[in-house]
Amino acid sequence: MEKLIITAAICGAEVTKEQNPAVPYTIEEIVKEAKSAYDAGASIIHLHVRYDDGTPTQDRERFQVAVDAIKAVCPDAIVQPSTGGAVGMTDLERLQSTDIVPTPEMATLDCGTCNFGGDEIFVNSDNTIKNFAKIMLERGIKPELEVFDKGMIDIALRVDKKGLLKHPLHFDFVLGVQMSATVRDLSFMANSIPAGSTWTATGLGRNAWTIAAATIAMGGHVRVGFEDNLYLEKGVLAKSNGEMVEKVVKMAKLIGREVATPTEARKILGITE
Ligand code: KMH
Ligand code: ZN
Repeated sequence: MEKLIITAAICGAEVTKEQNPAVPYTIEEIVKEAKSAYDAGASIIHLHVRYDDGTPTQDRERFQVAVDAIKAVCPDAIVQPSTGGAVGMTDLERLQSTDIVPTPEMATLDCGTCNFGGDEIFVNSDNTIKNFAKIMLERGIKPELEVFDKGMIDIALRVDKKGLLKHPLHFDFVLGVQMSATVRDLSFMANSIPAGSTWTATGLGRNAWTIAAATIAMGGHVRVGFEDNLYLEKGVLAKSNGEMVEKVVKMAKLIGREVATPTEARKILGITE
C-alpha cells in the first residue's frame, strides 16, 4: 500500500482556547503547533491564521509571516494555506493566503456551499470555485479539493471538465459537517472519485479516529488537528497537534502502513516527479 500522508490542520478559524487552551492564535503558538505536528510525522500543515486575540484573518502579511516562521523550523513541510478562511469572508479576502512569496505548493479549494451549524453558511458559488481553480492553475498551486459531501465531488468534476484542474486530482473528504461520517459514507466518497486521484479524509469531532482508522486501512491519507477535533480520546483534550499526529502514526504502524516523508508526499500527490 502507498505510504500514508498525514496532514495536520493545526488551528482552523472556528475553534477557541475556551474549548481547548492549546488552540494556537499567535504566530509563536502556530509555529510551535506546526513543529509538534511535523516532528510527529505530518508532512502537510493545513494553515489558517489568527490575530493574537484569536480572530481569524486571511491577511496576506499575516500569512507571509506565519509561513516564513513555520518554514524556518520545518523546512521540508508542505504548507497548505486555506482559501476557505472563515464563514462570511469575501473571495478577495480569502485568496490573499495564496499571494505569498514563494507561491505555496498547495492550497485548499472548497467545492460547494455548506451548512456550518446554526445560521452559519459557508458560501462557495460555482463562479467562486471556478475562479479560485483558475487562479491556482495559473500560479501552479496544487488544489486540495475540499468536499463536504458527494455533490461537491460532482461540482469538482464539472470544474475539471472545463480544464481548470490539473491531474491527478487530490480530494479531502470532510465528513461530519454536512454529511455523516460513517465508514459507509467514507467508502461511498472514495468510490466516487476518478481512478488515479488521491484522497485524504477528515472526520469531525469524535469521528476523527474512526475515520482515520478506516482511511489508513483503505489506502487513503489522513488529516487530523485542532481545526477538526479537540480531543485525543473521549473526555481527554489533546495537548498538541503533535499528540494527534502521533496517534495516527501509531494506528498506521499497528497495521503495517508506513508514513510518508514530505518528499514522498510530494511524489504521491504529483507535486514533484
Ligand atoms: N473555516 C471554514 C469556513 C478550508 O480551509 O478551505 C473553511 C475551511 C475550509 O476551513
Ligand atoms: Zn481549513
